[in-house]
Amino acid sequence: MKMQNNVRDECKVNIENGLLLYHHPYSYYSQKVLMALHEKEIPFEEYIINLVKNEQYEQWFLDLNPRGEFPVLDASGLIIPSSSKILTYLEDHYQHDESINQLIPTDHGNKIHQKVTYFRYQLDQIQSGIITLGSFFHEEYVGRPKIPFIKPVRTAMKNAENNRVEFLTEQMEYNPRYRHVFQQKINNSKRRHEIITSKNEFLQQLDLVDSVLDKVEDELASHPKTTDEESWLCCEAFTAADISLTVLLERLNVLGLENHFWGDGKRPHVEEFYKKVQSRSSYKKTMPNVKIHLRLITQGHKRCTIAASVLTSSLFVVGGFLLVRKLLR
Ligand SMILES: N[C@@H](CCC(=O)N[C@@H](CS)C(=O)NCC(=O)O)C(=O)O
Repeated sequence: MKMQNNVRDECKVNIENGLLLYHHPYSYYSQKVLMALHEKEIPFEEYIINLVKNEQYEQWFLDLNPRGEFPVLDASGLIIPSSSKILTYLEDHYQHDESINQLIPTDHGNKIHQKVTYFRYQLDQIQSGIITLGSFFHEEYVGRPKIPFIKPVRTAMKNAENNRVEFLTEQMEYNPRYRHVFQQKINNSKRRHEIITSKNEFLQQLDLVDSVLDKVEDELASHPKTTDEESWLCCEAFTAADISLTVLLERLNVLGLENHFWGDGKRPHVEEFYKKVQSRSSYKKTMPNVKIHLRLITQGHKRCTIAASVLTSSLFVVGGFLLVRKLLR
């Protein structure tokens, strides 16, 4: 296994602003941080975790974040794991810089602040991993999934999910120092697998999304229609709650669940929000486009053992063909 003590030391590039983000463009939690950085227009350097090589379980990455999860922000040597902690850091660290947008506004009064906190809490309780993997096991609820979740990728990810406990047990043997981390992951995976594979439990998760989107719809519908000002979920400014909402809607859309949640005029304000946010520069810079898909499918291909790595390598074969066809159109 490759030992890499410090990616920062090995980076040939200048790390702008002292920020280095370890992430993956398909990762739900990474997308939240990427969107926040782009909204704030803070320059940063990125290191894309190679999921094909399961880099998140390599010793150097576990030393960085023993949970073996990304995103992780290295802010001039200060290591911050977890999307919500990174967002808090960015908000606090740049709060006195007037050229940088605040995502949790304090200048609109306490009411807006409370609203942002409330909607972030509501939206962030949705477990994207369960919705994502569950949708592969219960295809009757899914319409037309989009890249990267095309059929062969879904099948491969489903198989990887079925073998996840075995895979994690193997990883635990490679990394005895992080035995407790892998043991925890194995326990969580067993419970998650029960939820994902049980139709009833999966439906309860969809119900949770329904109830959160109802609250969002009611809030958006309550905004005055005649205002010239741009308006987002909590106020005129685009906030951290809008980021949580955008990342959720994007995931539901690429999974092919958009009709289930906002098709047939079911939630017109949610639908309008999703259309509107797609023209934002931060959305365009965050969400993987054809160029990013191509970059990912040319990443190295060695051990294809877990869901995410299967996803990327399947894209190499099938997605590559589809993307080239799309490019040639
Ligand atoms: N609470 C964390 C969750 C991060 C997380 O679960 N990331 C996923 C990718 S979206 C991951 O690292 N999965 C690898 C694993 O759990 O083994 C956050 O908000 O950043």
